[in-house]
Amino acid sequence: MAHFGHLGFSGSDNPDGDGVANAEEFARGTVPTDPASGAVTLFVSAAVEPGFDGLARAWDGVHGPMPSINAALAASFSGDTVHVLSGTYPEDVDIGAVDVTVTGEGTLKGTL
Ligand SMILES: [Ca+2]
Repeated sequence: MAHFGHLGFSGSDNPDGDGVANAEEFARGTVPTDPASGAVTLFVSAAVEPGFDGLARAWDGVHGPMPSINAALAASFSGDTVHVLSGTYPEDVDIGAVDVTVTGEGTLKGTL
């Protein structure tokens, strides 16, 4: 209601065409009628158990980092950034066909 003024759209609709459905935009706190606002940075921290939704680099009481690079990639949409905090990630990462930017901190000691 806050963004559309009526209930003509469902959670699976994507009226701004940014590739992120309304329900996901609601969860992310982005604007579902602004195609420039759908992409987010998803943070990954090996130090956090359990993992959270990736929308903050440290747990803030609502959002926190994801536990693995693959979890963040699975939750990402085209245009997102996955930011990997310093740590050891014993996983095989397949970025696949999604247009996601992966950034990191510390020294990369593996291959993506
Ligand atoms: Ca959208």
